[in-house]
Amino acid sequence: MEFKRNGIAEIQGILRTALLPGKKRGKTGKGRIRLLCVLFSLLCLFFVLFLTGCESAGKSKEKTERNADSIQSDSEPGEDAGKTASSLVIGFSQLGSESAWRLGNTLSMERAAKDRGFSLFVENGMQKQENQIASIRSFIAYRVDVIVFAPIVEDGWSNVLQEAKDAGIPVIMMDRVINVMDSDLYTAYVGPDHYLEGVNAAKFLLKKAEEMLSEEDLSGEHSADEASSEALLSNSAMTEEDLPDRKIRIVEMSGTEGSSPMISRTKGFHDLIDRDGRFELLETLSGDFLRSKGKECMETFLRKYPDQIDVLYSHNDAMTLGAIEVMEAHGMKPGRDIVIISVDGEQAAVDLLREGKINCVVECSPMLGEAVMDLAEKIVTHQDYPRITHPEEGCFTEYDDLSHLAPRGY
Ligand code: GYE
Repeated sequence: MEFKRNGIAEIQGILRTALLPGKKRGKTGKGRIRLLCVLFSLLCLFFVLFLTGCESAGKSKEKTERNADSIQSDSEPGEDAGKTASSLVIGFSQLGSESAWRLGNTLSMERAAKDRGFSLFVENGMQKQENQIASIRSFIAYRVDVIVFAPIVEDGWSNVLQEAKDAGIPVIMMDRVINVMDSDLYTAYVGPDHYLEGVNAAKFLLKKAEEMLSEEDLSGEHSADEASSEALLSNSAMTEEDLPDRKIRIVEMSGTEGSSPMISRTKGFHDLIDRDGRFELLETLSGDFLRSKGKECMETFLRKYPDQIDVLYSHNDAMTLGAIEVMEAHGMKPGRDIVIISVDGEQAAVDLLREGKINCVVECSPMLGEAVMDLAEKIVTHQDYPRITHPEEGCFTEYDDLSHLAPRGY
């Protein structure tokens, strides 16, 4: 740093001398010799600066490659003393601003960076993978210390991540994953376990199903059935497969096609529900994690399956809020006429859970900033770091006492 500052001052001095107006400089032979000397010094200085630059770029590339291969740091912590808190430069490619979750996530990143004095460059991909790829390329060109990105979909990242790797820049994947979890194209992952979220949603439904089947108010045509399902199930001549009319009918609103939360929340849920003969999936429609599309999906469901839907499984709160709006416009009682299971845990959804309009909210925390900044610092200063970090997450249901639940912050 000191060298650079002196170097710049020296160049300025030389330039001032060389570019002085002819009158002041003088036009004598002595003056011309002096000018030649000045130009020669300039050349030498540029040469020295160029060599220094090449050497430090080479060093950082080598260090990052070591990190990508192994999470066991083989150098002393703090060895890279110049690269601690105050000087870290992070490029963050956020995928968009489709939900309260996403806005909370961006805020969490900004706050955590600010608290530590890191410089954070945030680029909003506006829901387009090509925008995210362009942002990552600009971070590479800018030679940031660390790149963080929330991949909108699982596929299509290999080229740009290879470019980051070649440039020696570590990449932290945040919130969502790409399809090859053991790839060395990224350095580490911080984010929720979306498969577990699907499982949590299914576990609630398995519990709720007991209650639903023991009541006679399964929606629409089911209500006309006089016999309780318990009685039917206790009839030894009947198997679950013989009870089509008593099946619990589910509609599913999924997130962005090809995104890891959409894929894993689907899988986690269906791994448990599909093998249980008491359930029937009527249809899955993608609502792209958007409230507006959640409304459209719910309109379609109600039109196609009037009085037949028992359960709505929605991959995020934003779509759920849209669906509830539609149900109420149709004179229905969300949470009672249709059991609603949602994912995220934003404040608006938790409030509706308290009001009885949602039955279960699976938690998915966007507050990942602290963990990401911790990781970035560890990677750059060659400390050991975890390759995968999942925040602890729970599940809020109508069976829980929510009176002490802290404000969600998103
Ligand atoms: O559930 C949704 C958001 O990737 C986990 O994206 C995130 C999801 C979250 O828009 O609300």
